[in-house]
Amino acid sequence: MQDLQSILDEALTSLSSIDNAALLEDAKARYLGKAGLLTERLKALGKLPADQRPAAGAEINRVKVAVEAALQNQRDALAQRQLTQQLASQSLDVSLPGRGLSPGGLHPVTRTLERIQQLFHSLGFDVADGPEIETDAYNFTALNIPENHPARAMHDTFYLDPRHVLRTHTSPMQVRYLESRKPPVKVIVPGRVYRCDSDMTHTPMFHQVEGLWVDETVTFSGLKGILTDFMRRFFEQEDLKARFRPSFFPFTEPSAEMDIGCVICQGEGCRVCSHTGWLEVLGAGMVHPNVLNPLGIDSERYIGFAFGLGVERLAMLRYGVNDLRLFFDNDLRFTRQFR
Ligand code: 2U9
Repeated sequence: MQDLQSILDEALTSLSSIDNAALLEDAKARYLGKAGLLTERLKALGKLPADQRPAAGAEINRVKVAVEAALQNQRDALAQRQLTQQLASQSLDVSLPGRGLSPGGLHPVTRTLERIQQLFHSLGFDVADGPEIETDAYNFTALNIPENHPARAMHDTFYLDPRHVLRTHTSPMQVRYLESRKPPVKVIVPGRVYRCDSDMTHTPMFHQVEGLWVDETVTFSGLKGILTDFMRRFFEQEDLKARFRPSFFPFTEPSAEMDIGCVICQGEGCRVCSHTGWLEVLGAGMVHPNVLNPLGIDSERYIGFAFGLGVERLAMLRYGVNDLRLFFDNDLRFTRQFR
């Protein structure tokens, strides 16, 4: 036990010169580890005569406590030095201006949707909503598209299971709307629709707005008037030309497609209108009795007109966007132009 003081002296000298954490832990092992110098002394206590043990034990403990204190001191000093170095190398200029918050903007499709809704709202149309996952009953059967009808295949439907689909058009919302109230109804239904189709001019998800007016005195010429008025206001062109061509949809009879004078070339002929001077902008028609009667609406008394339009198409025409896919890339260089 005589060499305890020299162990302590040696420990204090060597610890004070250590300047790295790993070496510090090595030194700890040398004195306090399993086979450390002080641990050995403690183990040897049992071999001493009983009357010397208490004093020797106390002395070993004194040295141990002193070594532990020196270790902790050195650890603290190391940490302090590290922090000082870090602070010196990473200076922070708190007087620099912040990054700033640049205002965001609405997506051009959202802006177009809101514009369409606002215009129809001002023409007295209510705005309704509904689920994007539909049953085939609401998406097809209620719209006079029975099972095995070729129109089901034409819709490029995403099936979730044999009875559930991602809605292929916004029409099922109008079916639900008609179910929940009595005519007269005057409503538009904006929303996302899904079709398993993807190329230059089709995306698997796009937006539609459909409209429906059911009352006793609704007429086809009224439909033409409302749709022409809407397009003139949408494109801010009072003298915009419009024409209606016969068409076919299972849910309307008669059906029509509406063209407007090309808003890009003013009818001169350009690539967008395929040099015809006309742009197809929507489909419309008088609601088929096979749609009204199953909903408890007497088609002898009530007449409905309906229309449907693609929102991306109107957005492309209004903003002069020539590639549909730009709407879905979310490239800020594109979307920033609509702030
Ligand atoms: C009910 C009754 C009738 C909705 C209609 C169209 C004509 C139409 C397409 C235009 C381009 C969709 O965006 S598009 O692909 N739509 O042409 N949609 S009539 O008729 C209805 C809807 C619901 C109860």
